[in-house]
Amino acid sequence: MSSQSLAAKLRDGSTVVTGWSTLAVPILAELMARSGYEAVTLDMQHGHHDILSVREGIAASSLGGAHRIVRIPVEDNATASRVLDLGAEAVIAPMINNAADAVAFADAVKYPPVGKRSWGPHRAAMLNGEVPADYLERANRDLLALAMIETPEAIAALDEILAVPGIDGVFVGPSDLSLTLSNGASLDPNGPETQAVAAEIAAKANAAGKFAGIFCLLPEKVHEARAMGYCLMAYGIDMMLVTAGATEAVSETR
Ligand code: 3PY
Ligand code: MG
Repeated sequence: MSSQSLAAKLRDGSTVVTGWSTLAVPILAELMARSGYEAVTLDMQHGHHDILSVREGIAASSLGGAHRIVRIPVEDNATASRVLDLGAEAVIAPMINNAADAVAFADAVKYPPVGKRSWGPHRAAMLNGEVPADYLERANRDLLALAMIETPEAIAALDEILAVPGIDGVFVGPSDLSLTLSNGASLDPNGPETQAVAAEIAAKANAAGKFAGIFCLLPEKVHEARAMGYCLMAYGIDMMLVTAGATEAVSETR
């Protein structure tokens, strides 16, 4: 590896803000990296990304100097292993609701003896300038499995999810959390109730010695999340960033 891994940075106590790539356009991921994002997350759950755009997006983010994170679709653990083989440094799995979900996800991210990931990280090793043996030596330590906590069921099972050895941390989805906590009555990711639950999740994760990450919809939420003990904050969706920039450029010409 040319520089410190994402995992090592987080373990050293750094906080990292990741841009959120939804458009299956690798150069946009590279532009986010070149604009200063320390990490770029390629979203295969709600974003447009497929495995080919993730393959190119990982390389483009790396070229731009950013850490590479991928959010996989729901219950798609085979894709967790594939995106790691393509060079992802962390995988975010949505809707992890219990310990069994967490074990199945961790199994796809970690090699034996921790998990059951199958061998074949040739592109990942190439991207890092490593030989496969070096990749294997650090893989279980450096490649992160982050379980999304977004339902009351997941909150009830949080201690068991955090106790799964191959789970490195949690990642809070405040939109789904507000939707499920209100049983479909409201979408209130920035509201005080959602944020209070987010604070409790971070406290539990930190107490368990695991990382806490969260999706933020406002810049001030990034600062608040840091104060709550979060170390990985997603803020800035490519589609919104392009729209905001274009809207401003057009308005300046009127
Ligand atoms: C949520 O807020 O539910 C998310 O999954 C963020 O992308
Ligand atoms: Mg969600």
